[in-house]
Amino acid sequence: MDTFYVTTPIYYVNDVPHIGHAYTTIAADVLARYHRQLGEDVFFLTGTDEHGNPAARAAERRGVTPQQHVDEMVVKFRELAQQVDATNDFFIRTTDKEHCDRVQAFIQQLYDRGKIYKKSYRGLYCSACEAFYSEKDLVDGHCPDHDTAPEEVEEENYFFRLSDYQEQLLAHFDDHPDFVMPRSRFNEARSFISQGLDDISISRAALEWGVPVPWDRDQVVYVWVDALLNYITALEYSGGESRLERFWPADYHLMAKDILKFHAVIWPAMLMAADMELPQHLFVHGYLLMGGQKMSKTRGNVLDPFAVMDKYGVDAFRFYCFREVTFGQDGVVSLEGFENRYNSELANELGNLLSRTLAMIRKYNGGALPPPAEGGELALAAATMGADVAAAMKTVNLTAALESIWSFVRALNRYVEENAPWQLAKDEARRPALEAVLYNLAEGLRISAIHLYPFIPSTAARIIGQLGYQPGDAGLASGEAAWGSDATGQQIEPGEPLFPGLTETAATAP
Ligand code: ME8
Repeated sequence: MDTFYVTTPIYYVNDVPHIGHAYTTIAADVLARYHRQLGEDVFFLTGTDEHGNPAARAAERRGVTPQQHVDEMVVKFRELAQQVDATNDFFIRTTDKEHCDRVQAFIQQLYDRGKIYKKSYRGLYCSACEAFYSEKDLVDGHCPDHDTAPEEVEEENYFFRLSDYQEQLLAHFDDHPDFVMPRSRFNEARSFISQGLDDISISRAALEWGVPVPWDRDQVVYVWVDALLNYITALEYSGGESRLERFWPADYHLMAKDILKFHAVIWPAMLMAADMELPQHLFVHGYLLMGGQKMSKTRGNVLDPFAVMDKYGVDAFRFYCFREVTFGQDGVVSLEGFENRYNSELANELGNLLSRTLAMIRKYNGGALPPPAEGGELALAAATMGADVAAAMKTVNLTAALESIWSFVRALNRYVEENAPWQLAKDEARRPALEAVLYNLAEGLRISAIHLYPFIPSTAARIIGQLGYQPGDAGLASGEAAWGSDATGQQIEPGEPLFPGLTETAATAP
């Protein structure tokens, strides 16, 4: 059986989750659900990055211990995963003892192999990024991401021989042109490597909140080394037996560009140093912007995803994320844009289409699904959609996949108007044509729902259920999405409108 392993970044717990965290988690969930539909053996990992300066400082500000702070904050991140309907198979915390033990074993192994050495170091450190900067990277003396002045730090640290891996990394990039996607991010990472790599400090002396360096307890492991290792430690301890062999290398690490360098340079070099395989792809999506500014915890202009989902439902939010902003690019999100799409697309083009179809089946066919019909152009369009969705999902083009599905939903809306079942119903001689149109609409909706399932899972299940099918009929592996389900005579089960409240009309026949 094919396996599929997808990860999100593990999120910092210095503040509450925001829409950017929800976005990456939903994207990973869309992929996980899609690959399960294909019948693959899927592992979907998310979690929290709990060590390091920002968490320790946040705890200090609140007057609690770091452990108390992270224990409280992690609740919100677990809730976020649940509320966006994420089907993650495990939630890793870097404070898990099992993780910490494995981080120590990993770096001990690199130390024993001579990949780590001690030296005294002086540099400019941005504690919000947890990264050192050289003068040339700063903008007016400030961190380019946080706009704060870095501190000058001088300590004896352990260094990882990153510079040894420059050639090997470049070769890997050249041999794997889709190692980093999209292409612009690949070029960015490759060019960074080709400019030359310095060894990096992988421990901190002044910090207590972290994993102790096993051979020198006065130091803790650099938080990024600790964090990146989550992608393999989780596989080792999340189940009864290690899943490392089954799922490593990961298929996709998802992230935004803020953490590309760590994933495209340091992480692969660490794996090379340990003689491990590299992840197959890093997919770098864009930033969700509000009012043209990147949202981040440190800037304070966050949109609360919990409030949006409470009001409009989680599926509407999931849909909006990938419909509004091309996955892989930056894009602006707003409440106004959200409401527009909710009204015009979800409530009207999808919700209304279902309620009209069901109302007509009830009115003209006693609530029973008519016998299978040929489908004609509609069936062809459904097959094209299926092929387009598969091609788009292969390259993680979630927006293109959704667009193909939506073109088909629009074709169904046109089909109702062009075939006007209410006219056909006036003439008993045209009864076969009426039944074919009703079947085709129901079948088109069923197939749309199967393809929509990864994006809006509960809505898709409701569509399938209201059409009278068993919930769970949403696979792709055994031809469920092919035209012509043989469900003759089953009773439809109309329910509540899919997306109520704004403009969806009552479920009555036109
Ligand atoms: O960087 N738009 O954690 P973090 C889209 N702990 N996505 C966004 C976003 C936005 N405006 N803001 C954040 C860390 N994200 C480290 C990761 S991994 C081994 C360690 C998402 O809490 C996006 O995925 O700052 C980004 O890469 C991530 O949150 C950063 O989360």
